[in-house]
Amino acid sequence: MDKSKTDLFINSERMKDDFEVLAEFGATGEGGVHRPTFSPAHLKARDWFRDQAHAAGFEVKSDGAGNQSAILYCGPEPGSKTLLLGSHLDSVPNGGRFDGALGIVAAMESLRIVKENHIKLPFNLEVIDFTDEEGTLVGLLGSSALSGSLARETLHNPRGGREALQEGLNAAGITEDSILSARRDPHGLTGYLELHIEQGSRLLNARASIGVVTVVNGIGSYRFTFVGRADHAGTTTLTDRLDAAQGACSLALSVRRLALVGFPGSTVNVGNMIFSPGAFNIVPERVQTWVEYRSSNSKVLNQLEASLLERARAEARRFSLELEIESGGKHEPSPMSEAVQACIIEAAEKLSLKHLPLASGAGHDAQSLAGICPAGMIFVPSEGGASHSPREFTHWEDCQNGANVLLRTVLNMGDHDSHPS
Ligand code: HGY
Ligand code: MN
Ligand code: MN
Repeated sequence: MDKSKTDLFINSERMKDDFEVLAEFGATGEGGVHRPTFSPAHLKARDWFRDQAHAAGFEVKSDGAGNQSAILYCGPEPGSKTLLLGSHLDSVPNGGRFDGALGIVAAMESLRIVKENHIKLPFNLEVIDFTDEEGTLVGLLGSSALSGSLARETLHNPRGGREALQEGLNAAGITEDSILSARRDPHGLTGYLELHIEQGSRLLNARASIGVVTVVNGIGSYRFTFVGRADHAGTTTLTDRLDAAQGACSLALSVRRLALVGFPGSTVNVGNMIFSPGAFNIVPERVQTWVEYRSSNSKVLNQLEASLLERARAEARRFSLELEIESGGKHEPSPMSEAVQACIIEAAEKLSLKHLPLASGAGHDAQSLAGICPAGMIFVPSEGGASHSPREFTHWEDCQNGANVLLRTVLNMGDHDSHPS
């Protein structure tokens, strides 16, 4: 890489200003953000993204899935391939201000530096804000639409429910058909890069500044609805009941044991339960519960899925309940590109930053992109490993390191693209 590029660093103050303004959209007052997909706060953050892109002189686009892009034509011609630098502006309910947002402001800042220094690359650069990464509506909605891996039936049985999906689409002015039309021709992409907080504590424990992601864990989920019979809570004896809560709650306890004992290293999570009729003096007739399962190994993910289904059926039988099963979708584990990992490592070493290879326990848009182009992820440490909570925090120096590694990785990919080894 010629001298001029090895001196390039992001403008940390400018990126920090962006980050702090962005953190105001949906700020919860405890340092977190509440910015579920297409909520008023999220729509404001999306407007902010477009304003920033216009102000920086980038072309602004959005696709049928609501993915928003800021494009810098720094390649040999407008039709050159594109390197995507992405993440997401939506958050989990009452989440943290770094998850997704850091990747967006670092990507925007990297494009500004390339533009201001008149750097020419063998490809164009595009910052992309993916729709609904977190799954308020579907999960990885925008990135799976862009990669062509989103099935229409996933929209018919979305994790967040049909009503929420319809409301969200109306708010954003998109439709099911426009979402499914958002597929991008993979031949136009040279790769995908994402800077993200680790959301765990392995970097902290290893005193490493940079995580080089090797694989993004596979994720699957099911909605189980246990169906019993509503009865009077005071006059129905405990042995006469068809109590849907017994099935759902015993499943929540048993899946933890099942994963711990049978599938070490995997995770399962029961994130919510909805009781109906939901009154304290009625035996619950229906209890709906979402179970999510994850593993970095495809075989384990599939075996865990089968065991969870069998366990749910066993709990329903145990309490003489009916059981409705609906899949919430599944994403296989996604290995990250070795070549992109090498460019990340080269960038970290040139910046004398200790780096560590690690699997991502969290899902990311990168797992959608990995199916259609070389994808890579850069992690920075999360204080206390906290995330999906207002406790989420990353020191600014770590954010700055991550953004500089992102910028240098882009330049390294440019070099390797021009002089493939
Ligand atoms: O749930 C996840 O792993 C990601 O934060 N969406
Ligand atoms: Mn995220
Ligand atoms: Mn997240």
